[in-house]
Amino acid sequence: MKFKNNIILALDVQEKKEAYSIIDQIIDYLDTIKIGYPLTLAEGPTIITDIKKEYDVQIICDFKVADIDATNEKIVRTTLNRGADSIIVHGFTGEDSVLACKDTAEELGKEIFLLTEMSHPGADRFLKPVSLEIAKMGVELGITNYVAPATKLDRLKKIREIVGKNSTIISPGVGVQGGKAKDTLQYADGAIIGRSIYNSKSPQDTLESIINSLK
Ligand code: OMP
Repeated sequence: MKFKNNIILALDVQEKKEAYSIIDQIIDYLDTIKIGYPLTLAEGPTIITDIKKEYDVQIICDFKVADIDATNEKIVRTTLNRGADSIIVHGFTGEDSVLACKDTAEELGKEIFLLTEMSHPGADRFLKPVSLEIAKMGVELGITNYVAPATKLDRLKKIREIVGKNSTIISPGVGVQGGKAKDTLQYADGAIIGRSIYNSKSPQDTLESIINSLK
């Protein structure tokens, strides 16, 4: 997966009308939208199908799948059949859980992103001690797409070293959480940005200035 301007919009608004209004303002600049629980639970899962039908975009569903293999398989299949192109999956659950997601996505001709370390401070306690192992497991399982934090560049760099230059890394935490797009894109292929864009007075102007800052 490649991302126009190397930016992915995290569309965590909670109304369809607002979601469409934001997309209308940024659609000339981006081709990938991440939809998570906030919008899906507010509007129902048909929002995934609706956005996919209405706009020419790649959809990453951020459901941070983290269950046993049999349940993961159902979550991934249902999400991808709704029209998502890929889905974010937690790695701490281990091989069988992650493989169930990978195999299901591959069967449908779609992709998973494996979440390694997270961007928020609280992740340092439980996830940080195992996140590099999660990335290594991903490589062993043949996974080529990863999520790693823009707020912890040293960790992002390490995860890039583990997954190799041919893997794809998308990186949340740019903007409100403190990460900088240009720094992040030294190591990541796509910067995930939510609130700084959708909460700004002009999502289009904000996005334009982020894109200009990359030059
Ligand atoms: P903003 O902080 O508003 O830019 O949004 C960041 C987006 O990335 C939100 O949708 C988060 O749920 C998501 N995210 C993180 O912020 N940190 C992570 O470690 C992982 C994710 C994610 O999986 O996308």
